[in-house]
Amino acid sequence: MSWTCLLAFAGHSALDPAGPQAARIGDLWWLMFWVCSAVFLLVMAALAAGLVREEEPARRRMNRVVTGAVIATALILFVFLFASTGTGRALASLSSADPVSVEVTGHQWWWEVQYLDPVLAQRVTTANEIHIPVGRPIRIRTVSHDVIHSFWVPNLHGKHDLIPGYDGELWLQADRPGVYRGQCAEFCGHQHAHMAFLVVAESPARFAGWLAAQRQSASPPATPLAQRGHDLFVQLQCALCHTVQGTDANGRIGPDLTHLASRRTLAAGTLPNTPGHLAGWIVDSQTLKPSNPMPATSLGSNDLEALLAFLDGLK
Ligand code: HEC
Ligand SMILES: [Cu+2]
Repeated sequence: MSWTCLLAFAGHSALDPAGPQAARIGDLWWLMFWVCSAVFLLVMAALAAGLVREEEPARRRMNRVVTGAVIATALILFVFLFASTGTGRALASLSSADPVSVEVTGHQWWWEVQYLDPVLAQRVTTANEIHIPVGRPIRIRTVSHDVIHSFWVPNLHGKHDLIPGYDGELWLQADRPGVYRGQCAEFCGHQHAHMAFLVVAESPARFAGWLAAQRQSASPPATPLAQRGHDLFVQLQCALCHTVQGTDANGRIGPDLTHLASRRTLAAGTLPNTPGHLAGWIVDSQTLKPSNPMPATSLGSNDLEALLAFLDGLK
């Protein structure tokens, strides 16, 4: 249920490249596919010919055929070697002087996303959803503090490992708008499969609007109910693990919730972000995503309603 609902938001396919990096990788894939298909057909044809023929071929002729096949195999392997080295070099050279700089930290089992800015107050922290402007290179700094994860958005780039203690970097670019699904591609523990994310590629103007909105602190609770939800959020220890800019909540263990309501999914693509799923998550996240770090909270229905009103206001 969980991943099918995320697929409703976004597809993912390495054979449907949406940017220059993925296009390069796609070209290499198709080269290997067509060459290997041709080799397969030739081998099958040779096998069929051998089965049909009655008499044994002359030894001289057999030697020639085997030698020819060995040489062809070596040549093909060299073609693949050069093609894949060329692809790797081309990918490494796709950089730019004016990128959007994003830092992505892999956690067990969600993605922290921070938009870097020389002005500290302009930085934006969010989770599991990376917005990017179409047509502009994005530099992604990759960080992990727990185990090895792998950042993979098949429509935009190949897999990139996040290795603890060794910050990495990759560049990507989307040439057409769309919502592209990403997934952790390195087994990282129990909930590895529930460690997905979305890349939302949009026009530069829409991206700028999104970034400006994310820079704002949370708007103050609009109703008494939401205000009570805010107070509960701080009393119930949610604030120890979560940040909501503009309130006293500044925990760093879980995702930043300042603009939670603007995101499409909950818990790294595990659930769609609807009030019902959000309620289920708060009351018992351990059933939905077993052994994730967030404890279950027992709440009366009034308190739950107040919390939901508060979280719903975090646009
Ligand atoms: C011990 C730390 C901790 C506490 C306490 C905690 N959380 Fe969490 N929370 C997390 C972590 C870690 C995640 C990420 C889980 C994942 O995706 O695997 C999370 C995820 C969430 C999410 C989903 C965010 C997203 O963008 O996907 C919401 C909403 C949330 N918590 C709300 C709450 C509320 C409300 C409370 C208080 C009732 C609370 N949390 C208490 C650690 C905590
Ligand atoms: Cu992972």
